[in-house]
Amino acid sequence: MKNINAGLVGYGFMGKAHSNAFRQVNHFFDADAKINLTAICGRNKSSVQDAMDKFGFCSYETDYRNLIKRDDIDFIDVTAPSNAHMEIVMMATENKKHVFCEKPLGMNKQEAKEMLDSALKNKVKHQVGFNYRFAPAIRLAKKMIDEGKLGTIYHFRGLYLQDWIVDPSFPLVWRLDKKVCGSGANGDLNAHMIDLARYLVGEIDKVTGTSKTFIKSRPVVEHSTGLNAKSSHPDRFGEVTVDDTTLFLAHFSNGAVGSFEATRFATGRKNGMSFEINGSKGSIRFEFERMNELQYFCNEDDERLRGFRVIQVTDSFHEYAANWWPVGHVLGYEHTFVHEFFEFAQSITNDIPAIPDFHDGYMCNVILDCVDLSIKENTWINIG
Ligand code: SOE
Repeated sequence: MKNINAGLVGYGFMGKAHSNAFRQVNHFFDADAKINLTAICGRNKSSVQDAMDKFGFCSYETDYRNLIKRDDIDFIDVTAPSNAHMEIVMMATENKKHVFCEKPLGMNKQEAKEMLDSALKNKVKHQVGFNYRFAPAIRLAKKMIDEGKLGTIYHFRGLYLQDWIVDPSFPLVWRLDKKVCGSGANGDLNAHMIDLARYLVGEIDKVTGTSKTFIKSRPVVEHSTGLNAKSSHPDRFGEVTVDDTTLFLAHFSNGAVGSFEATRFATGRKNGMSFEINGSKGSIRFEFERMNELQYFCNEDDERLRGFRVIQVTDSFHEYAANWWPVGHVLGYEHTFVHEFFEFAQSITNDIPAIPDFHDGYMCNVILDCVDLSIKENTWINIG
């Protein structure tokens, strides 16, 4: 069997999720190549050595440039903060390495376009970490829409509700610093909803949005870490330079309309990603925290019996489900990453396009930037 050697940059939340996925692909899928955990990279030597041991990598690097130059690395997986994506992706593609990059691809559409152009020019496989496309229930939603089960699509209504920074004492982590992350709830959470809307409904023509930063300064933190950070200097404050929430409206090219809401201030909502799609023949509704289910209303049912039914998407005929457990033995967040890396490995091994690719990542950055521009200019912006 062919081997594919992974070089992972970053060992935080996404590094943990991706490393787990690398180890599970060949255990549960008949992939045409074996993913090897060849090297993990991080700037802090002792931390990256710990991650190497914990995640099961064979080696480590403390400089991504050395990782990219290694002949024993086939693809680079970028889970570093958003402001590091460009430099890593550009060097990796120029060195003919296949690249998987976490979302959002770029800090803006210009960066995303440069990364897309470099990947195409260097003829490497390129995929973006829109992992929610790989939930079995969302694959079923896509099939139902493509088969015409919903008829003409009228509405896409997407929410991504979290509450991890509603406490004013939560410190100024990197996701709240525009220089590092590019944007707040919009680029972090609406990015997922934009990708799902494009995947399920189609391209977006124009947008108009609004945003708010509820808490404008927070205690600083030495080593900006993940969602459970604690301040190391509660008496020193820094400015929050990103949106705490961004909402926007959209018109799709196929005539549908959309509403999107991303926030980190929906008190009580932890990872409340959901969407509802309404069409002439019916509707579907997905809630990530009930990710094994798809709610479906069929307008052609016997009118006495019509109502939203709950489809449990865990049977052997549901995409990806058969690779895991017997029907009813449900899946979780981590399985979406196993699915996306199975597909990425197959793309590399069999020289077939990776999806969602850097064009999807670029289109997401374009729409994010247009939402930001619409807020700045208080008007509708055509995606163009
Ligand atoms: C934080 O908002 C975060 O980790 C996102 O960055 C991920 O993309 C999402 O899947 C879970 O929440």
